[in-house]
Parts: sequence; structure tokens; C-alpha cells
Amino acid sequence: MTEPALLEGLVLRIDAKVCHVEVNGQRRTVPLAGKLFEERSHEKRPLAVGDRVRFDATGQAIDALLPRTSMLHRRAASEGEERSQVVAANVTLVLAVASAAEPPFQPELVDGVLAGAIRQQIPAALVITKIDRDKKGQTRDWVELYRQLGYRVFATCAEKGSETHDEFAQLRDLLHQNRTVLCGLSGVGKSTLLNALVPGLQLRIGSLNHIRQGKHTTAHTELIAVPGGGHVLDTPGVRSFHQFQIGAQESQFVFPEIAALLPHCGYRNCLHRDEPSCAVLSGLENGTVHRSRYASYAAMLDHALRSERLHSKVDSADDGKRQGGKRRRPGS
Ligand SMILES: Nc1nc2c(ncn2[C@@H]2O[C@H](COP(=O)(O)OP(=O)(O)O)[C@@H](O)[C@H]2O)c(=O)[nH]1
Ligand SMILES: [Mg+2]
Ligand SMILES: [Zn+2]
Repeated sequence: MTEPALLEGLVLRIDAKVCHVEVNGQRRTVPLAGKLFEERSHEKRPLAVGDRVRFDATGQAIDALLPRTSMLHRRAASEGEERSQVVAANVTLVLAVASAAEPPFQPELVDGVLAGAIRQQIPAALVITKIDRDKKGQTRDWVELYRQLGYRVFATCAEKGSETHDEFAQLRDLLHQNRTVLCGLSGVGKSTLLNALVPGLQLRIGSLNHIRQGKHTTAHTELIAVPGGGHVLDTPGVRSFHQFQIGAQESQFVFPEIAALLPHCGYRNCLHRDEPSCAVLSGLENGTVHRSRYASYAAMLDHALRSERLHSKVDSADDGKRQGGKRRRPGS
């Protein structure tokens, strides 16, 4: 039988110039067409793991990206104009992963990942790893906070003899039902967790020394088919998760408990910083808004305001040249 002229595939992994693509259940490496780099220069890389692509079976280069149903993306750490870095496309579940200790729990990173999921309406959950290392007993408070916010939270331990089998079983079910992306700091135990969840996987685990030196054990991201159903993406780890082109007003809406208080603020455009009769600031005082969540919001808002000021300067400086078409609107 001859191959059809146009093939469709799922991007499993991206190297410098080739993609590993699953086509009709088979893995192939296919180069990227130059035109893709030109058309998609607003993103750090033209494609992301999880993308569906089309390519010509004779030309053999990927030259079309099929529409995404979702993407977990963040602001690429680069100078100059903001670019979007897509961590994963077409995912149905985001797992924010943070360790109870070693490294310490990082609420701003967790909140960034959860916010990224909200922006794309992707269901998300929180996994707290290494609970055996929690000497200060703070895990309970984090679990309670995020459960109150409506998230499923899994407190896990992968240490031999103290494994949290119940949590693993629940997470395994989720993996089977979804295309999942794990997102968190390097060294929190993402690969260890996946090895515990997926028999036979044997991902490489980092030593703490490596991690302290800033080395990643998982060098590339690869979408893995889970035997029995589902796909999962183990990422090399992110140090921060900042939103790509988020506006000041939009920032509050990725913190649902903050947005919920807006109708009770004295000012309609309240940004909950220092405005009088602010319901969020009152909530912060009486404990209904958690300090760490507010701190994450304030950091996000700060950046949004700075970048709005910067853009309004650029816009008035070269008025007309941009015609407002180049910059994408938040949330688009
Ligand atoms: N004590 C303890 N150590 C863990 C646990 N999970 C992972 N680790 C250790 O944390 C280090 C980093 O793990 P790794 O899975 O490579 O982290 P990743 O960078 O997030 O993939 C390794 O030394 C693991 O053995 C856990 O539940 N308890
Ligand atoms: Mg890893
Ligand atoms: Zn307010």
C-alpha cells in the first residue's frame, strides 16, 4: 500500500532541528521546515511537545501545526520582547509538583503553574513530594490551603518502605485518563514519582549534588505513552513560572479567591494593592486570603504593571509602525 501524501503525527520530543513524532503508532524523526521557524517566531520554539503536526510524506519536513486545544505556556526567560515558551500543548491535566523540603516548598512557583493552567482552562492538581523530609510539619498547612482553593492535593513519599501507595494509586488513575504534564523545580522528585507510578519506566533520577550545581538530569522533555492508557510529560524542571503577557486586570482572575472578592472592593478597578476599602486587603488581614497566595499575586501584578508601562512607552514612541497587530492579546 502506498503512504498517503499527507501524514499527521503527535510530537513526542523536540531536538534542535528534528522532531520525534508518533505517526500511526510508529515513531519517526522528522525535520522541521524553515518556514515554521519564520511563521512561529513569537514562540521560543516553533513547536511544543504534544502538538499535532502535518507533514508531506515525500518532502518529509513538518510544515504545518494543527490547532491546539490547550497549551501550558510561560514567559521565556529572555531579554527584550517577551516570548512565549510552550511547555506542552494539548494537555488535559497539569500537575504542579513541589517538594515538602529539599528543596523547600515554593508557593510562588506552584501558584504560577496553577495560574497557567487556569488561563487555558486546563484542570490542575498539586503533588507535594518528599513528605518524609518535612521536619517542620508544614505539609499539612499547604495541603489544607490548596484543598480549600478547590484543588486535588496529593502528599507523597517515594522513599523505600514509606511509599504513599494510596496517593500513587489515585495518581496512576489520573495518568491513565489524561495527557498529563508535570511541572516543578528540578530536584523535587518528578522523575522519581513517575518511576513509582509507571512500572518499567526507569527515568533517570538526579543526585542532590547534581541538582545543587544546577544540572538537570532530565535534559529534554519527552511525551511518554503510559502502558494501559494516557500520555505523560516529564519536564526538566523550571526555576520560575511567569505568565506570558498577562495584564494587570487579568492577574487577579488567575487567583480565583482574589477575583471573588472584587465585587466587594470600594473601587471597581481595584487592583488590591493599597486602595481604600479593598476587600482583598481586609481578607489578608482576617486570614481569608492566604499570605503566600497574596504574595504570588502581588509579584505577578508588579510584573504586569511594569510591562504595561513599558509597552505604552514603546507604543507611543513608534506609533503606527506596529499598528497594534504584532503583539498578541493576553489570553489569545
Ligand atoms: N527523601 C526522599 N527523596 C526523594 C523522594 N522523591 C525523590 N527523592 C530524591 O530527590 C532527588 C531528585 O529526584 P528526581 O526524581 O531526579 O527529581 P526531578 O528533577 O524533579 O525529576 C533524588 O535524589 C531522589 O532520590 C522522596 O519521596 N523522599
Ligand atoms: Mg527529572
Ligand atoms: Zn481590592
